Amino acid sequence: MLDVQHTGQPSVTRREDYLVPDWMVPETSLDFALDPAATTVEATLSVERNGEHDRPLRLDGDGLTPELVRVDGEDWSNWCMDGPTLVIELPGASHTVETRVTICPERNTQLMGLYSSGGILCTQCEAEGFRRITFFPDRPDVLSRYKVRMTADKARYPILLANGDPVASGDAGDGRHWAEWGDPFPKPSYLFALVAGDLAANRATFTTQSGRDVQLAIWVREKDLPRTDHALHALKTAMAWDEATYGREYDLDVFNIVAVDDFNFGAMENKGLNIFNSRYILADPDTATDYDYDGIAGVVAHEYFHNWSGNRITCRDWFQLSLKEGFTVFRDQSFSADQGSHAVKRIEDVRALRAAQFPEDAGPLAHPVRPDAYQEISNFYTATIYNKGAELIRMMATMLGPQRFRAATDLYFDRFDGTAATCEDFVTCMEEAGGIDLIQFRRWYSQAGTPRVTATLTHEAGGGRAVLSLRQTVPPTPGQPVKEPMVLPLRIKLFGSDTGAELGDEHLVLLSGESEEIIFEGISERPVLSINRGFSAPVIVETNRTPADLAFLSARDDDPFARYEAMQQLMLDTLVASVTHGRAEHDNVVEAVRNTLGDETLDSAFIAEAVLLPSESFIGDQMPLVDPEAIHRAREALRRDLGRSLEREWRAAYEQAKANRFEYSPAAKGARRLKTVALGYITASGAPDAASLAFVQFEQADNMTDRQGALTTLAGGTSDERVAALDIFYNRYSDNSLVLDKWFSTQALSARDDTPEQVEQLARHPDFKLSNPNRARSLIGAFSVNQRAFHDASGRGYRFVADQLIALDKINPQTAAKLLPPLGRWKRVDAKRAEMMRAELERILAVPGLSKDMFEQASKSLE
Ligand code: 0A1
Ligand code: ZN
Repeated sequence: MLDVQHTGQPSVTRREDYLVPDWMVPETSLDFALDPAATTVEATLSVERNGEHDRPLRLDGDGLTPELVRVDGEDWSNWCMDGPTLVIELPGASHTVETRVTICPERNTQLMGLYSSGGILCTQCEAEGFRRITFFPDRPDVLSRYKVRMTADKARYPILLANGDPVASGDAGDGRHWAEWGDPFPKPSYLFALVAGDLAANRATFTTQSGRDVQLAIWVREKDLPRTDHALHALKTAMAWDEATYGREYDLDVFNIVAVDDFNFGAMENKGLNIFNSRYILADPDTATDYDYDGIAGVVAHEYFHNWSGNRITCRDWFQLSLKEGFTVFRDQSFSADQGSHAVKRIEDVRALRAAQFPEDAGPLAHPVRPDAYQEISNFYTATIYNKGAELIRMMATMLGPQRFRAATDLYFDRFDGTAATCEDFVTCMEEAGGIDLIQFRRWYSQAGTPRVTATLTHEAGGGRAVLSLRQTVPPTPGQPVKEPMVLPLRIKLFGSDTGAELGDEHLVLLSGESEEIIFEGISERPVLSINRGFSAPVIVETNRTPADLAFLSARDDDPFARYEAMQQLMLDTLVASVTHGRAEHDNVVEAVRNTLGDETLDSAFIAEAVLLPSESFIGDQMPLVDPEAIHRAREALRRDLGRSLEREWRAAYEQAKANRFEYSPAAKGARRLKTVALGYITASGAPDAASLAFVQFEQADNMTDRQGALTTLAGGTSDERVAALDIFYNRYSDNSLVLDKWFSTQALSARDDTPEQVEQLARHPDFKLSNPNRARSLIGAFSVNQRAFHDASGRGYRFVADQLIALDKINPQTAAKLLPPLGRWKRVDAKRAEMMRAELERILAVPGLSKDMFEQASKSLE
């Protein structure tokens, strides 16, 4: 229910209102009598008054009723409820407070607090789920040492896990058993976890750099055990990497991971007991794509890295969320890059940033990396906090260089270990150990919006001088109409357009004013500008480079990211011209792609990324108003031309890549990626054998990457093979919900004219259920990023999404609210579509009993 105050608006929490806690809780002991229908939770808190004040102890609760309140062992009557909060008057400076509540895990469909997933009892407490389990000061700066005892039916819940190390276990009689766990590290309540279930473990031992043995276990249902090796291997690799790269060693004797099917996010870093969405654990070649394998390694590493960046050092308040998330994403990105190709990983990360974060920063939900206010904190687990936050860390790492960056992270870990810190604390460490001034750089934390840089290079042939004029603007965003200039670290290099030679070394330019000129002397031949190499700053760059310059860079730049970027820009310029004028010259793109395909110095994975056209959404982001039909037509026309003009090359690339048997290695992954990209172009060419080629790949595949690649190609077309492949796929995997998610999303992402209709039908399919977040996302989430289908001129796409979100909000508000942003981007489309989108937002807002989560997202989207 909406928590409405007297103003009729939900309450807003502001960063500037932060106050230290009134009471600390050094020790917490919890006793759970577990039962899916009625679990009783007895909590014993040692509490200490923090500072000189006479305020009562306020314990957060959410849907809890106190069945007992005791202080220092005596029944206590001096308490009351203030809404959901338990307020206890206490006379002294320290007391022991006991409470008891009963909760119902099996009816918890929000998946926050203690809930049941496929018969496994598990918890999710970040950000404010612990208050759904017991009364507690549920804020990240109250660190407590936890002891947990749980009792449960032995047959249904043979495995009992909690944070920290196991202490004792035994039989409780009546078919029940008990276990006790203790976590020696003080932690905030959001890191609490317990699990009870019928689980089997894939185990290993990791010996840390100081020689301690850690028992690792990945817990899943028995039947899923064969699909856990990749995750376990990733965990060991991540543990060794964090020692080698950051000097961080694991600190408990056990590290447990549990996979569950119903989970709101990807995974959760609970101390010593990570809980995962099963899609980020389970993999074998038959059911998981290379993309899934990479995602698993990345998320396993991410959660593990949180043990230091998040758990040992946590956040003072939720406005500091990027302190742990931005840094940890940066760490997992670096880890993944080290496991394969740095260039391809950077391309993938930038593509993800542009797909999710740039639109967020340009829309009604834009917010700074360190926000100033929120209604519902769950809505702030965003691409801005995570991915833009990671870019901020990356920029500081670029400015400091590897040695000083390592010194700065050492200082941070050393100084703030065991505390709840702020983004400011992190930046101060960067400044101190890096020996640089980051005063102006801090604006990256406070100003929202993607900066735009205009770079104009002019050459005075006679004088041998080149002048680079740089200009930056930061767009207005909600609540921030006027912006100050940022510090933009831009890696820059010049190449000679005639000789192809490097004209000097790479420069790191720190653009800090609104405009700046950089003079290059001794430049005798016409220079071509390579700028923002490696995507050194998360900005939009506009240059005066010609198509020939871009083609040149796409073939000659020594920075692989810059090569990719030049090709993307060439494609984008062509597509935007085509959308604007109805048609455009494709020759430059065709020749550049031909060149890349024929370059034997390049690996397949890079080629596959470089020859891929920008997505319809990203093309739309370059235009003042999005015309989804025109964008689709322009992109399809270019795809067809590329397919036809280079058909021989695509077939050759296809045949070459086809020769590989399955192996999960960077080279084999690259070959598979290029194979499916080539298949897409052969299909786009209109070749009569394309569907049968795809169907053969579908049927003969010895791995899911090839199979799903072929299915995606077929699903976008109208061949007979399409229906056959979808049926075969469904029947083959009908008992595997993670693969069925792919069956739903492949159809929701399809470019067919009837996709809106198909998706409405799929929502009535017996396997579609809103209660499972992965399934809801596989249909609604996938459909709403399918630009053309979602923006169908009839408005049925908008209506469908709104209907689904209204239904989902009653089950799981957090997941519903996360799926709302596409409906809020009405300013980006024509008036007629905008009106229909707004009407759906209004309809959502008018729903009685709408969640606070949805209210915040929908109301902000209408402004
Ligand atoms: N801290 C986790 C993300 C996460 C946040 C909230 C959740 O609640 C449902 C779950 C997970 C991470 O960064 O992986
Ligand atoms: Zn995280």
